[in-house]
Amino acid sequence: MSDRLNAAPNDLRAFWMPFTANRQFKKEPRLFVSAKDMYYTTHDGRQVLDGTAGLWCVNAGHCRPKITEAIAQQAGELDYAPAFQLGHPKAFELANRLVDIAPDGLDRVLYTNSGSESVETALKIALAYHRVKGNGSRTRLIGRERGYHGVNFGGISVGGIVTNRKMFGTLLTGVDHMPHTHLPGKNAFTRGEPEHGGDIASELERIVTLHDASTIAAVIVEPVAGSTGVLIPPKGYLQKLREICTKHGILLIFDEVITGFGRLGTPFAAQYYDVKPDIITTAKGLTNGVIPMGAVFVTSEIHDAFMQGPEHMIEFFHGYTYSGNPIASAAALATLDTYKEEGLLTRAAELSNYWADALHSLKDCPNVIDIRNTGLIGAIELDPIAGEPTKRAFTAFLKAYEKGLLIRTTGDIIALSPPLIIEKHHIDELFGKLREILQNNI
Ligand code: PXG
Repeated sequence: MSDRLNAAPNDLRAFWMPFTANRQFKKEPRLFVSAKDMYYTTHDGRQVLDGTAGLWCVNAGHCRPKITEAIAQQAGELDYAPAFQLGHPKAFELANRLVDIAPDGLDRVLYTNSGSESVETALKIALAYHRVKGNGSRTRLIGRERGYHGVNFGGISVGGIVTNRKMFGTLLTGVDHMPHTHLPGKNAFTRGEPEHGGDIASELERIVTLHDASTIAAVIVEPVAGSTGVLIPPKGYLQKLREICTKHGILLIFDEVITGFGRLGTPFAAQYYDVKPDIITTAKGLTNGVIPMGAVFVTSEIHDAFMQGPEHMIEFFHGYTYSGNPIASAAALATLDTYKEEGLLTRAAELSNYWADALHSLKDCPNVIDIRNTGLIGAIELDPIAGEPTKRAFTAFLKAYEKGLLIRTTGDIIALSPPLIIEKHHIDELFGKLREILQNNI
């Protein structure tokens, strides 16, 4: 009899879990069985306050009726339509609605199924754009140390998180990295944008000089770096990147997979920082995390450059079976309705001071070496235990889960990014629980 037939119904062996300490998890499983608004319910019947919007995606809170109903309705009406050479109305309606909230000029949309695919799509557009414009020598891609751009080969090549890169060979060639902007000695415990580090953007000028602008296609950065532990851009930094890219004809890509859809109190971080990139990548909050979907925004100038040659010819040889999938499109439309009706794309602006006060009140807890925030994002950096990096933060994560609070950790940094429907009493509950955990000298 095969192993599979022998397996007990609740056997946890077969599923090799993503980005998870599998052996630890399977000894002490943590399962969510339902969710509503700000809370999850665990398999052992406990309520857990969602301090992370799932994985930075459930911006409108959990199981919102409008979204779940739209999905059910769409599944019964049109389940799938081929994505190539055919269409369905909702994908077009959604693109128009997305363009309405995007920064001016980013008025064309391609669909993907995840943030990682949005990044691959953006990098490919950048390379192909220069080629169709007759600048085929522009093939280099510039990322940044500590950047996270998903897990596919393009994304890990331009990304700068060592653990995500080192196992996977030589990656894409022709990639270079700018230095990250984290200056803990100078900027510790800053509220909002740090004072120091804006000039680090001039490192891009050095890289351009080294390779020559005529070889560089694009620069990709997260406006606020998330997965690496929340690095807020120093004052003037993003503006300076924009200036250098414009000067040298290099496309600037903002990876807004976590900052898109209201996280900072504007629809996109590009609007918050008043810096307009040429391409924006999104996913996550696009469908409130309910159905996999991503979107890449490009300027009409980029789009129009491809519209040449015989009209019966495909202009861009790229796309996915599920690009603009009907059910995902319906979920995204209902998500945008919910954001609009409840003012969620600007709500973080109203709450960010209360959020920052509560977050920074943990400064006196043991082992806290930095606290950072912007919009409804917060990070608490802990002093690593000597010789056991990541253990202190992981212990905090386990203790928080026991106490009914969901947090994320990366390295020894706790990252917080609650649903944008959070109320002040939830903020009090979140930081009250976190204080109890941190005070216990984990
Ligand atoms: N770009 C950025 C900036 C991201 O944050 C991706 C791309 C990839 O998206 P997909 O949908 O392919 O996972 C991300 C994903 C965390 C965390 O806790 C962050 C992400 C995913 C999971 C956990 O920081 N970001």
